[in-house]
Amino acid sequence: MALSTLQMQSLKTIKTELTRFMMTYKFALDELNTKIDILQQEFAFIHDYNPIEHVTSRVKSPESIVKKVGKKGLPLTLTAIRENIHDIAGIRITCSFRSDIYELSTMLQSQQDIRVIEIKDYIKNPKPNGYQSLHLILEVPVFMTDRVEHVCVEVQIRTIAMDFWASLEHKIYYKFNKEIPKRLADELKEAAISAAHLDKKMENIHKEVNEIKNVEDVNDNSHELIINNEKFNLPLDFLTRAIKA
Ligand code: 0O2
Repeated sequence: MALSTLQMQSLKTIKTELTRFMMTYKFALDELNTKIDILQQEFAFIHDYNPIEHVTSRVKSPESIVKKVGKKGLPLTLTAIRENIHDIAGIRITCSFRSDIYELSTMLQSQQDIRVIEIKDYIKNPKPNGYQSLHLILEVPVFMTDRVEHVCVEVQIRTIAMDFWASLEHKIYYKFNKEIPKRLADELKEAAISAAHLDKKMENIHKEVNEIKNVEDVNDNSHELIINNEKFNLPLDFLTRAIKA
């Protein structure tokens, strides 16, 4: 079917509008990823270990957005999508330990330009199938050429064990066309409980080792500063003044 010039023009307008709409979500991800990177570096310095194993982010595809619009019975307009679909921009942070999840979440929530829209704590209240993760819907300001957009980003924070479980469950869920057989569902639930148990055990071991390490570090490195992987010696004057104070 050949399109008229008018139809071609309105198609072009829609495409431009949609591209600008999707770009705001990409920029929101860029902004939040930078914030997470800074928090990660400072956290690693303060606690002397890296709390974040990895971070992934994605913008939902237009096809998935349209599917969700249909599922939620929303009108297919950008305003309705913006107001009702909060996971167009998504970040998944995999942490080493459960306590890191809450520490990171508090640090993100306390940033002045971030507005917390919703928190779903599936760690304290796991889903009936065993799913665990902390979900935050955060709104960040995105400074465009002619306006400021307040954009929602869904941040999922979980441990490696929770992430491992979620990816397996996700695969099984789609393999069985969203109808997991009862025996497998029961096994998955059991696996989720074991994963939570493992998380607790690993965190306890980590805490114990850290306490020993803290004592050793005071003895070994009190005369050194490490910034951006570069070692600096602390001037003797500073050290003696600090000890006297
Ligand atoms: P995808 O492909 O990961 O984006 P809402 O988004 O608010 O309309 P809901 O279900 O209330 O819908 O949101 P919720 O509970 O915060 O879950 C949203 C996302 O969390 C899902 O996105 C999944 O990524 C993840 N999730 C939630 N429950 C489960 C679960 O039982 N198993 C697994 N593996 N992941 C889960 P999407 O849109 O479903 O898919």
